[in-house]
Amino acid sequence: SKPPIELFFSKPCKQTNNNNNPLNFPTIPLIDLSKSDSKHLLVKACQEFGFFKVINHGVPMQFINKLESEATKFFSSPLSLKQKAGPPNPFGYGNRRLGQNGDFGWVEYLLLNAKLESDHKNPTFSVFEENPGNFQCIVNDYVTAVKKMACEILELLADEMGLESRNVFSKLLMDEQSDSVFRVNYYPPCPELQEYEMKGKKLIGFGEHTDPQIISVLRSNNTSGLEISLRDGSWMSVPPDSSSFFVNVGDSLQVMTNGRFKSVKHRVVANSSKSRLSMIYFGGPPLSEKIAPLDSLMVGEEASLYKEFTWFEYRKSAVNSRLSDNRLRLFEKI
Ligand code: AKG
Repeated sequence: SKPPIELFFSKPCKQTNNNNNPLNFPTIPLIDLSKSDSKHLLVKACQEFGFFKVINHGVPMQFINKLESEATKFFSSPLSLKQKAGPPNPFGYGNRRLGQNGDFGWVEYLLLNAKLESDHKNPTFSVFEENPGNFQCIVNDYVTAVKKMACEILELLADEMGLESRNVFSKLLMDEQSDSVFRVNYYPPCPELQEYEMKGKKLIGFGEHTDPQIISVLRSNNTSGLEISLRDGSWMSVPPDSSSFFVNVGDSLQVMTNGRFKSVKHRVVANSSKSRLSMIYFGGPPLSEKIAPLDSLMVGEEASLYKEFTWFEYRKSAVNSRLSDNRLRLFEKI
């Protein structure tokens, strides 16, 4: 049975209107990866927002466009076909239900393993009936290029912070055992939303949360919907830009930097007339990796803000929580 639409509305919340008064409102940090001063701006963006936009990223537009067109084809196919690629436990097609703990969103999605192995028996790929291998190649090309960019960003960050080695963060994504995932989200337009919008309500496409991994790299079509939470608790809408990437700091990077970088709370609101398609690479460490503040970063007597845990433990705890729970709280030292 279909969950009722009321389930998807957000509670009333404070909104930052960045169109009214551009001088007073923060703008999303812009990182030009082709410029030599980007390292400094990157660190600043991770400290202040945990979020930034990347241009001159080096990911070929043709990889992005091919994946977008295949994904659009998939999501416009009949539900019965899409369901053959589900349920998303752990990988596959999902519809409205997010996780196992009662979270819902106005969204359909494909959750894929970001490990680039050939896996033709995977039911997720076999629904691409004409040519399942082709979809997998398109995903592989895209993920390989985006992962490379993510690693470059992590290396610039480590460099600028003067850490023990440039690859302290990026080696976790490069590890063969890296627990990284790739997700394509499709937010169908919701025409009924118009009458609710007039009453100031918002329909939630993807509920507020922080990402548990190290780093997330997002690309969407030109439909708005993504919002980030600012320090004052208000929500700021992120102007979409289909030729750029948006990057956010995950909880694990917050821990490894002992809280210097902030994992940003974000969400997606649905649109009444336009569909939104987004694809996100979540770069995570190997399951056995101990996630703790890096020694080379601690100053003087600085103490760790977190209890020790492995990525396996953190992931398990995140899987068993609600989206909006502050998942790091369990691991904070009091
Ligand atoms: C997620 O999949 O974790 C998201 O935050 C969704 C973001 C988006 O679809 O733009």
